[in-house]
Amino acid sequence: MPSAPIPTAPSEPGPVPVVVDDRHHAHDPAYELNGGRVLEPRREVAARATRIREALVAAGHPVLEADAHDLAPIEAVHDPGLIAFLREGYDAWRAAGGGEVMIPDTFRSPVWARGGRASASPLAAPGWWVFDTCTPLVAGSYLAARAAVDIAMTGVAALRAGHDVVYGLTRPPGHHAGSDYLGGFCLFNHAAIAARALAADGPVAILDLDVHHGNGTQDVFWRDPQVHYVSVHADPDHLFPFFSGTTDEVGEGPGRGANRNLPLPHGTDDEGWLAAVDEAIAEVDARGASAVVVSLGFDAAAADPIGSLGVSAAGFAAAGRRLAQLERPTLLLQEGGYALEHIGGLACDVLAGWTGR
Ligand code: Q9C
Ligand code: ZN
Repeated sequence: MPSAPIPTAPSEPGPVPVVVDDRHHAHDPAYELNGGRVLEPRREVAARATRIREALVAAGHPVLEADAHDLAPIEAVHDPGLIAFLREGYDAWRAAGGGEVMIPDTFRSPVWARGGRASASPLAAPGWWVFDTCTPLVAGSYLAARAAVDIAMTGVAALRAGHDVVYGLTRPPGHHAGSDYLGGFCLFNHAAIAARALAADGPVAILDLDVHHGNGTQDVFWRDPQVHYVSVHADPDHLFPFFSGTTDEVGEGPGRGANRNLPLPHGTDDEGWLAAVDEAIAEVDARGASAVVVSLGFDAAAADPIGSLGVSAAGFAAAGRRLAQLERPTLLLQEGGYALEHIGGLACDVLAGWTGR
């Protein structure tokens, strides 16, 4: 038997700071409406962040509490009306007789003349700002949304302070939220907010590995050449968000060519997924980003209850290794991932791949 190869001088890779904020617990709606049914409990639960945090801590990664930030970075991405709706909409809905969980029953629609009128009724507000019935809002949702942005902006500060990689344990997720809408479990789009902040220092790339297309992030930067959006996701012909995520969506005006979608067929496994990740990374490299934000979902995993791809733990470790090879300051931000028994391990696998352990 050949002897095991002698490892080349390992440069003892450092642990990765994990930015956390417990205020995410304030967003915990009892149920959602999904596929015409009441889904209780929801998939997007507080235990997701708990599981990932416990696993990362057990693997030796240090925890960093998020610093409070003001509204400015949020206002740089989101419409003031959306921010006001998240801050005040729930109380107004309740005062007007709305139920304990705020879910729209009447949606604004582009088929109405001029897209429909804005109604003064607080009972209409969620149908104006929210695009699905899977994103219920409760009294604490605004607090949790602010906390997730604080995590992302603390991560931005850590990169500026010289860290090469930071893990922001953001919950709820963000990439389905656009400037003036939210949905898909997402409230504020923290990846977009972090990217816009980092874009003040140079060109930025957002690499979206969540199994769902990040329609919100794509829309935010649709006309923006400074932020390059590249997404690897399941084909929207069989997965949410259904109405975006195809290869012909390339951006418009000055942003034309700075948006790239890599949709994958149902059931794609490690080989096909990693080939797409490699292509995405090569494009990010070629466009010359000075910092990278990764929308890191674990719902491409084979074990995920709502995803449709078949990526393994080894696949996620390989993705971590490839991300490190980009050699750009990198902010990993949590998006989806709903297999509670697996997501902690997958987070560790990505960081193990990155640090070469
Ligand atoms: N019947 C993220 O992973 N529900 N969001 C789809 C289809 C919404 C996923 C319902 C899934 C949102 C961040
Ligand atoms: Zn997802």
